[in-house]
Amino acid sequence: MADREAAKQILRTQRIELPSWAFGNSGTRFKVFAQPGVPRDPFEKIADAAQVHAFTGAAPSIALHIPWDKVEDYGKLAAAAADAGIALGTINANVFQDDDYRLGSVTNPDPRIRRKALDHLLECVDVMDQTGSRDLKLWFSDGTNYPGQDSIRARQDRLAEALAAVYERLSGDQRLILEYKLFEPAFYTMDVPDWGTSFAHCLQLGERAKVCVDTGHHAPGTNIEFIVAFLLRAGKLGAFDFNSRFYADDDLIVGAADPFQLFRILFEVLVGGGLDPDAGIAFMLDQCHNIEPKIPGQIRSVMNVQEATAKVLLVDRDALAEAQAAGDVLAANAVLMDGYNTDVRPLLAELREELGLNPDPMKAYLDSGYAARIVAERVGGTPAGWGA
Ligand code: RM4
Ligand code: MN
Repeated sequence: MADREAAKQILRTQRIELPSWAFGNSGTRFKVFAQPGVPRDPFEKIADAAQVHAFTGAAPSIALHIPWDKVEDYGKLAAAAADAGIALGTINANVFQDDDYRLGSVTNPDPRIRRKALDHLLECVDVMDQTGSRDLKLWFSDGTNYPGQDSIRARQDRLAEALAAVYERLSGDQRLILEYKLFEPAFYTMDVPDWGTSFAHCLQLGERAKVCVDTGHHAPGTNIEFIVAFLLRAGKLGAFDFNSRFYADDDLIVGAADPFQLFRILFEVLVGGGLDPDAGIAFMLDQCHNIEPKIPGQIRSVMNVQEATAKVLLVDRDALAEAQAAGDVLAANAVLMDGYNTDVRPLLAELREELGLNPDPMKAYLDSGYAARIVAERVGGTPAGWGA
């Protein structure tokens, strides 16, 4: 029997990082739907993220995206976060929204543009020095659309050169986290299309370079838990960007499209020691709430990760090991499925009560009046948006 109390103990230590951009307006390339009350600056994004933490107790940090969250004084931003009960987390660089980057950023054939992109990445490390952030997360939209457009190999050389320069600039416990994505916006080649490419670059860079697995960035049917198990074993899993998808990079609420996949991923995280806070795995959300309200969308996301985690913690691992050693295929599968099929909502409600939280974070938030308050207060100014 898996131990409920031991499971709760681990759940108490679980930390999920929220993306600042989830609180701004977002949409698809067809339409961005404006919602009333959305933040107008990074300070208001922090206030909203703090609500998610206040009601879940499990989301004590917010990831920033530069320049979307650029401010004059990052010390002031960090202080505002601390006042609100949270901290600034991962710094995300943005080298994908400037006209100069049409043919790529750090892999662009033009050395001037490569230099400009690298300067931005280095500027992000300056920001980390001020915010005290540990991680710099790099996602490159770089790639090509047509065979022959550019040399695939030369672009890898340019990428390696830029990554080495950024890595060199890190200090203390700062880390470089390299994200990959199969396709989009480039349609023929992406310069970092998959975990193998990211892994190879990180290996070459050194100890403090790790891979970010964004769950929406694979081909349909990819076995993501295998990638997770492999990277954890190699000590190269640095972070997750959690979201869910039905088709491509849908950025929907984590655990919404396929809760069983999230369970399978988190089971490999558990087995690989990744739930240990010392393992240094950043559990982040990377989502957009295009049609649903944003703060409740984030609360639901945190709860979904907690529910999947509780289920993996309830898997009877002794019984599983026994069945596996005996080569009992069906028994082993049944033990795993028992964990998945457990209703963990009562356990999580109990845990929240022990932490002095409302057992139902969603209802508590909806009853709090915060949503009406921000709609009334946030009048005028420019609402934050994906890319704004
Ligand atoms: C990318 C990638 C990055 C995120 C941006 C907004 O697709 O997932 O992690 O920062 O989108
Ligand atoms: Mn991502």
